[in-house]
Amino acid sequence: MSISIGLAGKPNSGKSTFFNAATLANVEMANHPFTTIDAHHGVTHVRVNCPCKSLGKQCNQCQDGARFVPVEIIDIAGLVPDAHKGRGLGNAFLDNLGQANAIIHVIDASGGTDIEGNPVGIGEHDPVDDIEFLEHEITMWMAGILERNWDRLSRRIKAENLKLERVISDQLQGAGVNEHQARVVLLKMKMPDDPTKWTDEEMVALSDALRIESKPLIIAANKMDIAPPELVERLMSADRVVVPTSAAAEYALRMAAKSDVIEYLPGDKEFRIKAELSDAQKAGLDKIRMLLDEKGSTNIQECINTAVLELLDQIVVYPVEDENKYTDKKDRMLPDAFLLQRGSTPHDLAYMVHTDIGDGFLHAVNAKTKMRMGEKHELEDSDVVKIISTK
Ligand SMILES: Nc1nc2c(ncn2[C@@H]2O[C@H](COP(=O)(O)OP(=O)(O)OP(=O)(O)O)[C@@H](O)[C@H]2O)c(=O)[nH]1
Ligand SMILES: [Mg+2]
Repeated sequence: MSISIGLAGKPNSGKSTFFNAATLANVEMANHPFTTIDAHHGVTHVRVNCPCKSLGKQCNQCQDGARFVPVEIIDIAGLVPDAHKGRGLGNAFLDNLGQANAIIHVIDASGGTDIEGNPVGIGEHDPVDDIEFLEHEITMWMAGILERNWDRLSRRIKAENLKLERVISDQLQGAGVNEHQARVVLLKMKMPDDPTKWTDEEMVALSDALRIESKPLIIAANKMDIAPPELVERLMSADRVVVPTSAAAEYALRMAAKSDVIEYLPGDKEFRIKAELSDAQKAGLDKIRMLLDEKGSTNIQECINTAVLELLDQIVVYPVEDENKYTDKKDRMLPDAFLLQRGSTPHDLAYMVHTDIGDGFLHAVNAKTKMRMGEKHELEDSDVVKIISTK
């Protein structure tokens, strides 16, 4: 599992509820700040259409054509203003963000949580203020790391002619910035030639660009079930990718599905009741049904899919041993699904399957069309691929 998404935001915005809904792990949730004091790592899934249907078959890996591909999700403790200076639970939790390839910024769109994460009346806080606060905290945290020893480092860059992007990515390794991202940002930013003369403002601007490049971000406008529509609309009109969500409704649905009360798959637009219900259960599910009728879905799955497939530009590819039956050696149809960066080649896929298979790569076959794929061929989403390797 190579993709990791981090849930970040103010205390009390619903990160743990989102995490629990997405993973159905049992993490404590409560209506007060700092319920989560450790980063929790869990497994969630991207939902895609399994290729078996279009191949006219039924595999054992999907549920009625819905295929769930695992990704890591991290529930990060709530961040308050000046967290980068150690306020609230401080810096340690920012460090958890370093492992995330993308961030889901969970915002309480109901306006029922103040900037410190304390519950207030619905609509008393403007959730639009939360957008920049979180981004600013992450930028300032990165700037703090970058500035550490910068005097000495920048003099070495000059004296020893070190590669700037190498020094920056080494310095920001814990924040998850790689050399390629640093190079892209330096090309865009046109920083002054002499790094020993960069001002604080220039370092912050550089850090902001590094944050944007290395940590694409989507906003979950959460608690849409109780949020005043105008607040959700204000968030939606921000210059960001925004998905309105109800983590609480998704959690209730997944719990009910887990205990066999309803039939529901994450991302479904409806559910079917399949057991006798108590009045309380019925009332709860009726409310959720109304929400789904109005909004289409809880959008938790939508948010995860957008983060992975759009922000991180991933495609799903299915390696097989037998290009006619679409099976592995044990006769399992479409046994594996791999997430790969769009633009990846069959050779990249071979390396993901196994280093030896990558080393021995000869060519590949598109199992759907039986066409040969060369080393530089660009894979497409939902491709089924037979790799021919000497190993
Ligand atoms: N109505 C509604 N309430 C929600 C939703 N998501 C979370 N909540 C409630 O918001 C409160 C805070 O939820 P948590 O998931 O603990 O929030 P958190 O962001 O993890 O908080 P910290 O761990 O303190 O940072 C709880 O009372 C949840 O039940 C939602 O979609 N709708
Ligand atoms: Mg929490």
